[in-house]
Amino acid sequence: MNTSYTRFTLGETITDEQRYFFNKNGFIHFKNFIQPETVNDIIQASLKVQQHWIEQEKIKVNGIPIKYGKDLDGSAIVQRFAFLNQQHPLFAGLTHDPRFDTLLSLIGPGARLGTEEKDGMVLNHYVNGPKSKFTQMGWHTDGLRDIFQGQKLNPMLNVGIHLSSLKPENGGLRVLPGTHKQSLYQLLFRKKYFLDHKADLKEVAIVPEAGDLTIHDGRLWHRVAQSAISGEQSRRRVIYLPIIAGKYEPKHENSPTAFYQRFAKLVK
Ligand SMILES: O=C(O)CCC(=O)C(=O)O
Ligand SMILES: [Fe+2]
Repeated sequence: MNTSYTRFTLGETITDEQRYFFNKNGFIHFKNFIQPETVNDIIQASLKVQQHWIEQEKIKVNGIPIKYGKDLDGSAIVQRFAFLNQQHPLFAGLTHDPRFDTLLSLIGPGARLGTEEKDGMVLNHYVNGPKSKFTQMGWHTDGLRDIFQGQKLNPMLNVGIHLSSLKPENGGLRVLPGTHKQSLYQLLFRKKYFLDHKADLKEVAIVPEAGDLTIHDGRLWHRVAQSAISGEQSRRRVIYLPIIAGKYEPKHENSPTAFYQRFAKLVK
């Protein structure tokens, strides 16, 4: 497993070296973006939202289906939250961290945080146990959604805030460096979207500590590998927030559910 790549520290600006690495590889990893105490507060806030949604039997937020599953003890949990920034002041506050402005420069003019667009701030919660269904995610790019929706592929970056410290055997994000610079054909057909779970010889394993931040290009091929270990040690939480350029397309309570989201559960 290839886990050797440069980790950076985010400062006031993106350095030339960081920009070069990102443009070449389509991803970048910054250490210690948030403190361990903040990570803990974030997890606690997600549990509050989870409890509220379970009580309300909430199915969708702004048209985006909420993914429910079972924890190790069999209790109901939310495994994919969307638009979290609209659900709790802590998450709204997180989006106002001025350091995101520094990251916007990676994409170019017109860039903004997608707090009201796409799926807003997402939190994925994976756990590998006897009753779990959400333990991995097959190869995909995040940008394909735009094409499904009949739009041209707009520039998009996905910012990850990692809330769990991982070892390589815990699974997690795997990326294919450089695949953000590919033809439309490769974007569509390099692998079978979401069905292919096989490790690729050229994949790089992102191995974060809780509090680290990563960014990947919307055109980059990536997957989430299943943890080889089950139980508590397999628990993995990660937040994603898109950086978007192009047309502003906010979602609201009555936004329709996209066609591809209706069959999403068949392929994951
Ligand atoms: O959980 C991750 O790290 C990646 C998830 C992902 O690729 C996605 O939700 O599109
Ligand atoms: Fe993704």
